[in-house]
Amino acid sequence: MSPRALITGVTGQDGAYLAQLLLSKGYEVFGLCARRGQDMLSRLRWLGIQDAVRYVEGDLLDLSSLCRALERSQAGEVYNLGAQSYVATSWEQPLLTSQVTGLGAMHMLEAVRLVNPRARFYQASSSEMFGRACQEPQDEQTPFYPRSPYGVAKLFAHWGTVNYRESHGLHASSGILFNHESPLRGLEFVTRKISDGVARIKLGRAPALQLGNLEATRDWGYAADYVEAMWLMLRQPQPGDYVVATGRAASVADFCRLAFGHVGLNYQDYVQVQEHLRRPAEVDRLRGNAARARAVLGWQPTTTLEALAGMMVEADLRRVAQESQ
Ligand code: NDP
Ligand code: GDR
Repeated sequence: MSPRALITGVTGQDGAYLAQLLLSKGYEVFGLCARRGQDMLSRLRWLGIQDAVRYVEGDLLDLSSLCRALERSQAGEVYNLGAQSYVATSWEQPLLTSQVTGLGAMHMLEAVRLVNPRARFYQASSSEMFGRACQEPQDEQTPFYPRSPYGVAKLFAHWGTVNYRESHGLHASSGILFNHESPLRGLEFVTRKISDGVARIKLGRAPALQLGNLEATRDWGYAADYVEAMWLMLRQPQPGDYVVATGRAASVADFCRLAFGHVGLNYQDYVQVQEHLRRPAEVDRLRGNAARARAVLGWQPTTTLEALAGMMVEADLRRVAQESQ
């Protein structure tokens, strides 16, 4: 019988790439999904796998739906990727973010414990938990200091995962992933906002691009590389926590330079800094040390930031060109 996996957040960037990876490995993939409108499945459609995934109705806020999803799918692996994942929105909707991103993970853990405690569990933890980090690069031992309601909610979910592992013996692992991007990244996130903006400016559809803090610095990788690390974590005999990162830091301005440079433009001629796009509390700088993932999982990134920026700009040039004028 083929292995079976249940993915929450299957309609998101990582959910789509993870579904593609698992299908390529012969899994039956079940995706938790609130609705099944055409727009919801756009990323899965982009990868050509929308009909290969089996959809189970449910929501992270509804424990009973999670229990039913586990019963129906008979999944031996559960990847909890569902979240309100946009950091800026977490100040506007702190309670919803706490519920979906924080409590939602506890609901999923509890559902696993009740329905199939032998299932292996992956929690999508985040470098945002490091926030105002006291050391660089950050690894599994670095103390947490979240700076947003999103970071606080992810920390709750992270410790919930550790606690269910330690108190109930679940095979529950937490991947502390640094930012990862792709042509399937949501338009609200800065790299995709930039690649989309570059395409619009290059094709004469927009005069300029408005951004917030250009000095913010992140460790950006490619999403398709990162979902492989999730799968590898659930292959291990023992569950654990792993930082997944490239080890290279670059600022928002650096990413602008690469993306605009890809089409022969100078970002300084087009980027306008808007104060209202700054955050109430910023994470200034993150850079990860994925030595443990490399040593134990045999994982390493394969895509440079230059290649990533180029890939995203090329995809947006095609998308914007296809839009009616
Ligand atoms: P996306 O925002 O692209 O996807 C989030 C997914 O969560 C969507 O499928 C969304 O469904 C789903 N979702 C939202 N609310 C609920 C809910 N109440 N019940 C069930 N599902 C829900 O995120 P990414 O794919 O980028 O990230 C995947 C996970 O990894 C997230 O948990 C994110 O916080 C975390 N993460 C991401 C990183 C990154 O750089 N991408 C880095 C570190 C962690 P819908 O389409 O219906 O809104
Ligand atoms: P982040 O990603 O908050 O790190 O969370 P995002 O791309 O939103 O911001 C990165 C940095 O860029 C600065 N910035 C802007 N950001 C956005 N979105 N829009 C702008 O116009 C803009 N201008 C400057 C931000 O201030 C910030 O410093 C992502 C999400 O995927 C989380 O779910 C995940 O957990 C973390 O990455 C790791």
